[in-house]
Amino acid sequence: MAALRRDDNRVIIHFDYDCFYASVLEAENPALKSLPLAVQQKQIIVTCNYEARRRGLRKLQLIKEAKQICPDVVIILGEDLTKFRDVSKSLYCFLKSFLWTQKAERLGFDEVFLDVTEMIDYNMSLLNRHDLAHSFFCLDKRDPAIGFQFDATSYCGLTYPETIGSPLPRNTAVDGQHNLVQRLILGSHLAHYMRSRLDNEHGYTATVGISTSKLLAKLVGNVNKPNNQTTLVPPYSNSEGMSNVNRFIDDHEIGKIPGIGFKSARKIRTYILHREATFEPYTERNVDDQVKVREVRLTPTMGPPKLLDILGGHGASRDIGFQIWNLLNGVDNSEVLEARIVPTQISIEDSYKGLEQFEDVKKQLNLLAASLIKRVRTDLLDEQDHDTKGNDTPRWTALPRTLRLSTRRRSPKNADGSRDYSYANGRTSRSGPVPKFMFSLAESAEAVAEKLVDDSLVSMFRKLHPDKSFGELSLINVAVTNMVETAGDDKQSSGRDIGKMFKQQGSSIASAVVETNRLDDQVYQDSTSRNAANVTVTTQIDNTEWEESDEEDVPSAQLCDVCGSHIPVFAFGAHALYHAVPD
Ligand code: DCP
Ligand code: MG
Repeated sequence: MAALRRDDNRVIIHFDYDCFYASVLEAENPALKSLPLAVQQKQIIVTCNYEARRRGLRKLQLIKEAKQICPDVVIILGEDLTKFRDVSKSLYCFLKSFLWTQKAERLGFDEVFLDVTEMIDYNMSLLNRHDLAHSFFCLDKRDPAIGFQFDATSYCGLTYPETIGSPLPRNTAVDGQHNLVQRLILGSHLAHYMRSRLDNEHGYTATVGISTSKLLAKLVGNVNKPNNQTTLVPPYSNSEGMSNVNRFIDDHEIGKIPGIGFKSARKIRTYILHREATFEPYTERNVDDQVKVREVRLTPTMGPPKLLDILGGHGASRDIGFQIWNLLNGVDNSEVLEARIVPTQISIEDSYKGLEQFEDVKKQLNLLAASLIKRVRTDLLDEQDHDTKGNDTPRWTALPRTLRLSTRRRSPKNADGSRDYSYANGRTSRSGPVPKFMFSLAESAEAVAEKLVDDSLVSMFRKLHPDKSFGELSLINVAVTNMVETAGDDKQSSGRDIGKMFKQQGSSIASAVVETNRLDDQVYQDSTSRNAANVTVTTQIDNTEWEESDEEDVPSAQLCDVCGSHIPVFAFGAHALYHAVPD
């Protein structure tokens, strides 16, 4: 069955900064560069520099294990995400500044997609086809002198597959294929130029992929890590022999395809293997249980209806069969989302071994609310105003309208004392309007937090848990959502007048709503869904196709009953195995 037509008219560049948190720490203290460096959150190494990787360490390893493998590893605590977030923001603004459009999308802290189609189109029109080797890439349409010289006869950096000889055969008519090659050549030189400037001016290296979609650009970048770039070269369609797109995607384990979530991958593996797979994608144990895209794609009867059979059901999108089939065929026409300066929601959470007393809950609510207010101030106050005019008149770039409190109960104990880690039914949340005093800058974050707890959060909590004994809580999340931009000319914008904005919000959110089991719909979590830190800033994006939407109900981190560590859910299987293996 045919997949959707791929739109190969775009050129997309994907940046993934190398060992990001470690690089931020190295930039602060360059002496760390030559040492094996690991960044710790709870009991886990969330990332490590390449010197540490050379010595056998890897991301998401337990601290205990890392110390055994590399006793002289330098470990730095990275639970406060502020500096990582700040660097991420400034690198993103730097990369975006090259673009002629706003099509720059951040994914997490350390990935950025850039749609550079317009710049490529323009520079294609400037090419002198008789002297391609001496071309000039124009970076500013208004000033033809701004740009760089390059050789347009060959790719810059590495390619998949490796190109031997000239990619542009002489005397070939300028057909679609040739055109795509030429456009990607331009894309590869632009990517190289941006990487060099990122390194020279900010000191950060990145791994970069160049292709015609987000999916292909992201995946092909991974081929040569770190500090490198890879272009996926044509042919992209099967009419000219085996397409490099199929050849490339086919070789991936299905769990490695962005957009195929953990649960979907597991269901597909089970279907193909005719048994439950024990393959653990992170550790890549049980290689026998790997299922490659090729195997799925070439299974007779495979196609959107079959995938809908395998993956459909409660909570799944009706289009899931088509969506996954397209991804397996390397088709991803999703747009690079336009730059968003403010997040659509900010949430802070922490997980616990089991909170049972109201007084303990209240204490935690105070801590979480204070972090939330600090975060809201950092993210939503206009930095420039703040800097130039001092602290007197900082202005809000956006104001959230909804306050949300969510809790999760611990799963009940099984007869053998174990707990069910896929348990997701203990989640409830309640939303209400954000009180105006939350934006008061006259008081400390702690003072505002106390008021917020007393005025709003305690009563929200009581409504969520009317019974005096509410069980054992394993997670509390406090969030502000429903952002309205106050600066700029966005449709949502309602000027900078807070009073006016609060009148506009009307009665629609005045009464609180109870939502059960519907946490963070279609939300991409900047960090915590992938880690065990206690602070999360989440940014809502509308591109569900790209999301691993089948994982939304899964808690972000689980408490291990054996060692008390918070383990990301997807790593839990590996973690349990770790305890199972004798010391
Ligand atoms: N991160 C995290 N928890 C995870 C995964 C990552 O907190 N489960 C953080 C630490 C990383 C950053 O996000 O520095 C980016 O994640 P990457 O997976 O891209 O890892 P790195 O950038 O560190 O390494 P690489 O060089 O492999 O891209
Ligand atoms: Mg990275």
